[in-house]
Amino acid sequence: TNTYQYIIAEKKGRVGLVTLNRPKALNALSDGLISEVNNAVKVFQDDKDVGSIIITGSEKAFAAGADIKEMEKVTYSDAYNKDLLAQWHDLTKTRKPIIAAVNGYALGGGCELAMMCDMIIAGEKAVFGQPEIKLGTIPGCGGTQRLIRAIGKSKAMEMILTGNNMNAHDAEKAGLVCKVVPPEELLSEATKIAEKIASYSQLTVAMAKEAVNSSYELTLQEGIRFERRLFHSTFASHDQKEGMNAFVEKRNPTWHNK
Ligand code: CO8
Repeated sequence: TNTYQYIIAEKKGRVGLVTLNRPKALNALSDGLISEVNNAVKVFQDDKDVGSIIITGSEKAFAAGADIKEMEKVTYSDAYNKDLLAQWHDLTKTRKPIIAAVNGYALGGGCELAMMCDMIIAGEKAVFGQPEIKLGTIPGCGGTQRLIRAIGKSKAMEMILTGNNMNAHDAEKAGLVCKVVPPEELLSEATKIAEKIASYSQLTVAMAKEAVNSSYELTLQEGIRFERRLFHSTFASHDQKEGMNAFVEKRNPTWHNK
């Protein structure tokens, strides 16, 4: 059951699936759609039976960007006063892993939404781009910051300054996506990865995600120290004892998420 207008949220076993569902506008990201995504992800975050989350769109479009029709008339003072796009970052506070499964267009805010997730799996026909320059604006939701970290300065500059798109295979070569699959296999492949993640100790998975994400914020020395402290803290958990004991006893572990 699902009471949303612009998305579909479903639980598939231990995986929370969010499908952007505004087909007539190619899943353009309106305020309403973003609130619903944040809400659905928060519900999955709070659900102890959900271990990982997938965000996907349609075969034609993951999302064709922020809603241009909604933004067209926004004034500077409107944008500043309501801190336009700030609510988007709520998604990055999620502690469970989020996989973006991208078929079709991931443009502008759509590309930024995909990059806010922890990994991107793409269908062969996926198209990534930051075309804001063509509209007289610039990426406003992390595009200039996350794209350079994903693919390096020269490629990020080319995409952001020309508005040229990148296809799925180039995106994989550049490191933006972890895997490219035939379009019809996208969701099953993403689900396989999500189920695998959800099968491990959720405590340990959250620590691993937190450690990797800290590399965005910290110097190498501080990051390595933070990682080591988290690593030490796994030895205070039931699941580290269980995982290593199961290995030694040649049996499958039973995780208790503590
Ligand atoms: N906003 C609003 N409506 C859109 C958007 C959009 N971004 N993209 C497509 N649509 C609508 C079209 O207006 C059209 O509606 P209608 O039928 O009423 O005319 C419908 O979706 C179908 O689109 P097209 O007819 O254009 O379909 P095509 O297959 O011909 O083309 C494209 C597909 C190439 C994806 C084309 O639609 C396109 O170029 N879209 C705009 C892409 C773009 O510029 N995106 C960047 C937007 S700016 C942005 O994201 C700012 C980032 C700031 C942060 C974001 C956080 C929200």
